[in-house]
Amino acid sequence: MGFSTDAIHSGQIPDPTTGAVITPIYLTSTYAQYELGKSTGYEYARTHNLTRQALEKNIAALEKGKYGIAFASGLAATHALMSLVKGGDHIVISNNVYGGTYRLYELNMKNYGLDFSWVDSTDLNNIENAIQKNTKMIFVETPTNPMLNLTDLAGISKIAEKNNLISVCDNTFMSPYFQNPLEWGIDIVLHSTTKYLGGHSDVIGGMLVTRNEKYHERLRYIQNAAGGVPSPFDCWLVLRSTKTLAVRMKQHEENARAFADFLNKSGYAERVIYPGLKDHPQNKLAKKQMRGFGGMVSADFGTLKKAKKVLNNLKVFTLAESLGGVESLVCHPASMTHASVPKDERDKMGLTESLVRFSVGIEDIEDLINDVKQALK
Ligand code: P1T
Repeated sequence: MGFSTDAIHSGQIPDPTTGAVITPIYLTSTYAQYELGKSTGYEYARTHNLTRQALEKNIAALEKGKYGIAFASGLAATHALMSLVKGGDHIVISNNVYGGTYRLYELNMKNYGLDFSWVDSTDLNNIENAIQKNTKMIFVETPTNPMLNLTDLAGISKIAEKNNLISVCDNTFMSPYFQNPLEWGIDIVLHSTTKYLGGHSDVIGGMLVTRNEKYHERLRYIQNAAGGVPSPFDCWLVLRSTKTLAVRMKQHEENARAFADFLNKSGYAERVIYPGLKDHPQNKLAKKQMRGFGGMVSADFGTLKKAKKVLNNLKVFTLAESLGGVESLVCHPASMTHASVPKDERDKMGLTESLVRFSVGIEDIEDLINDVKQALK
């Protein structure tokens, strides 16, 4: 089936009791058992919930995977990944990831004996060179938040296979509409469903998708054992949103292309970063492994003063953390999403104080462009 057909139908069967076309929100914490030792197969809602199962199947289908494992947030999913490794193990990871991922792993999981090498994964040699005897996982985010750096996914899966490592890709920025890491041989895909999958800035959620039985079994176990599950209502909101993912992503991209083009030609910014721009250093790789360039644009305005002028005077764009909703958002990564990353690390990757990140929404593009023009007047 095509993407939109899967998005609208996968995992969603009419309710067996009433025939309700839309998957109900199963608000129950527990299930009646027929007799001692004999249940319907549903016993307790941390373990089983039909609304959650529908969402897991739906996103697994969109990611061309076999299993979806839902979590209460993207970071809960990121945390659950660490159940695949143990103290003494080493993980090679993109140096530019969401700031919260850095905070969780480098500032917290290190206390449990895990070791992380943060490398520029745009160059596969850096990944290979960082592999040690105790390396167990390669974790990449592509394109990265907020620098929009790309990592060659086919190259990563080859290295992982050769060295017997688990490969993980955070696919939040592209959504399954524009990129399917499993198709490039990656073992596990991570999503913050808070973003494009949720799409309306009204829910927090996370998802892991895999085809691998062993990883699925372990992650399913930890989903129940640690209990970081999303509520049935939150699952229902995301399930409702994936139905329109394709139409939203097309519009996000159309607007982002026009927005990046405008910014680039306007001369307002010193550097405009968008994988769809010909001068993006990895434009060729973007065309190879993605089916589009997404809705995120970053721009360096040269000075904090000018960046502030943009951030404080936009009227259609809202100054806020997060991304991927229908409404346009703008943020200052250095002091907001990536404040946990030390300044020298930020500087190394070009995440300067004058960098502004735009999550281009699906409003009328003229209004978004005019918004920047009036902000800088
Ligand atoms: O916020 P949460 O649902 O826990 O997801 C964490 C996360 C994981 N991966 C990526 C690539 C992300 O961008 C995020 C969350 N990011 C933001 C809140 C942000 O404004 O960038």
